[in-house]
Amino acid sequence: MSKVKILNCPDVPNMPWQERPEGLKGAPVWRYTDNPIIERNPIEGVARIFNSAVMPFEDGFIGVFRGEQTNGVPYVYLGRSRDAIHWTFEPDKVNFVDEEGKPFMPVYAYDPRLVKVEDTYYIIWCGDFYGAAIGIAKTKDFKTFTRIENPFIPFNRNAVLFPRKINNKFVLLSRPSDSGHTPFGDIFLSESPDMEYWGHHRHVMGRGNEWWESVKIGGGAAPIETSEGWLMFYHGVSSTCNGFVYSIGGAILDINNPSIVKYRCTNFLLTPEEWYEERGFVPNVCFPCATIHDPATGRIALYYGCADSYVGLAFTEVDAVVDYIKKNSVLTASDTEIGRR
Ligand code: BMA
Repeated sequence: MSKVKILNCPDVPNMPWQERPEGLKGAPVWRYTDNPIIERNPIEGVARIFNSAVMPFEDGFIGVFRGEQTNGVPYVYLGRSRDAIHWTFEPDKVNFVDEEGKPFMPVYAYDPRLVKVEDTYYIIWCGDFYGAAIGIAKTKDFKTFTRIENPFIPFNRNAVLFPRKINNKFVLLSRPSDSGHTPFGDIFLSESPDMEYWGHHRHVMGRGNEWWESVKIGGGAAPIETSEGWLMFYHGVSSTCNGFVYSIGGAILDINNPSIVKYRCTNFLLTPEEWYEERGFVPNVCFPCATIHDPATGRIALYYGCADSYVGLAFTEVDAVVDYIKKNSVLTASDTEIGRR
């Protein structure tokens, strides 16, 4: 039994797991020894799968995957798995429709997240709406995927939905940006009564004082509700003479008012170190997009994109990671304020 409780989600006794290796140094996050879990050319016409989100479904697991087609255009593909490690993909990209059931395909779609709120699954991605913008679709059966028409104006990316309503409102994190390889970026939050109309935007946290997250940050996995607050794995970016480096950071947000950061780890939790993180289409990228977590044991499996080429899996335990974030927390005024000006 963990000391920190994971709240309001079902147990997942069949989640993937490997014990913490002896002698682990630094943050209590360790990689799956058989990474990467998805190799190149996984589907006919798709060169690489990375930056993808998975969750428990029926007696196995389901996921939405960023598939980089052989023409270079990213799209969302559906995959299923018995063990959340070996995946079988549908050969065709996800077929989005509008509220009337008519085809409504985005120009492209990348970095999908998958979050269940009440009885509906939401797929959230970055697409093109006269510029990089957030796309959202809903499904109950993973057969019909109904797009919510352009919920946000451009430019915005890295949208992540909280897994339950807070104060009776849907809550979404996002990272306003520009149209290119954005050289700035803070995490903001928006509320909605119905998933269509969004407002009450607040600032959550800014790029950090530490070098590893000094250029921009962005939401990663859907926050996990715990007895200490919302546990959030996000990405932080630094700039080198050879391009951006993406690392994984950890923070804990206030449970009732998640625009307030309670703890923010000054150290990264994971940074590119293995060949599949350092070498690929875009080197030096660890890009978290989802967790599978088990309240009964406190185990957390973290899914992250590697070098824009692969999907990696890492593990942690809620007690250990919360403890590490708290012990190494450094907060600024813009973290702790309510984010309203
Ligand atoms: C970001 C996004 C991610 C990608 C990262 C590194 O801007 O486009 O999809 O993993 O760059 O290339």
